[in-house]
Amino acid sequence: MREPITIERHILEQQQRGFPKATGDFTQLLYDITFATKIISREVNKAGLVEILGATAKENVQGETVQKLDEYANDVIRQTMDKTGRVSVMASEEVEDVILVPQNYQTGRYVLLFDPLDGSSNIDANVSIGSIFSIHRKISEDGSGQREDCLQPGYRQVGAAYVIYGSSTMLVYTTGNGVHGFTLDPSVGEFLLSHRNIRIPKSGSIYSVNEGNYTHWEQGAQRFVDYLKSKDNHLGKPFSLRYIGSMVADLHRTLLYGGIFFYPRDQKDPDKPVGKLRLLYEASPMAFIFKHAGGYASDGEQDILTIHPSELHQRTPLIIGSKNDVKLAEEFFNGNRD
Ligand code: AHM
Ligand code: MG
Repeated sequence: MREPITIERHILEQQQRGFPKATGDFTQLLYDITFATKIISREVNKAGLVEILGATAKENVQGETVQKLDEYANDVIRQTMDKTGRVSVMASEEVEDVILVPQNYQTGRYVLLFDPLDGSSNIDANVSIGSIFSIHRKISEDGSGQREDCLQPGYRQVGAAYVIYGSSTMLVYTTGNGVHGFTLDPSVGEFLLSHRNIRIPKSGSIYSVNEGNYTHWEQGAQRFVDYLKSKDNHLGKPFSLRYIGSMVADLHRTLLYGGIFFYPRDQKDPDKPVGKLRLLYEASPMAFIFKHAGGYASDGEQDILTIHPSELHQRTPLIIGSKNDVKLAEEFFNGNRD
């Protein structure tokens, strides 16, 4: 039998190799994340069995209907983190303002941004959904964390992770030293190393986009998709289309098989003039993971990781995947190719 490597052991070894003098706070923060996602995974798995499904009457700050499971996942992450003394401030896609550490509890050196349950409109159809995490260092000088700690460009992340609740639950993380994938063994309740040092292929043959919005896109995006579907493209045959509509699931496939995922600007929809996805909770952590797997993410003009956010819930166009495919997309989106 191959020796199983638990995520705890892997994180510890990474820390000892990269930061032998570290206090262990960061390592512990990563453990906390894995713990929270195990709880969420348990609840997602039994969601079909209990009356937890279905939308509540509430809407989130993005004006979308919030599912009960979103709230649950948000609470689990928040409560797992806020009294540990490791985070100074948090921000969640489901919460309008920053989440502060409760009074009388110690604040820490790290900042956690998260999308507790992405793709939640898919829950009722038993389609894969996920959680996304982005970790920064606190930069504000004194006291508890502040908004400015959350509004940092993606290149400053010290870690990022996503968890996909699919046919099995998988966690993929990076601390800037390779991208590693773990599968939850529910019988022992441990994430075990299953995908060592993931590298995304340099180019692929699959594209992933909500093409129903085609008529609302700018010309560059339209021409790019026309190109991908043409037999005269660089593959000499049309790309395959795969779109789940759950970003974590679409990006997990893209990371493993290569290709490109994008959610461009939508000219006609006043709610999506700059695309739908959130910079801080979705685009930036995924861009960090893809970068460390050899991929690339862009908003059409610049590297996602270089964008300086000005708002917590800022949206961005996102093009992400195999490096060559995203670079090619940039040329179309910029109008340098048709
Ligand atoms: P959510 O954070 O409200 O779940 O929305 C984000 C999701 C992504 O998972 C997915 O890529 C996208 O919305 C799908 O949007 P659309 O239905 O417009 O294709
Ligand atoms: Mg989301």
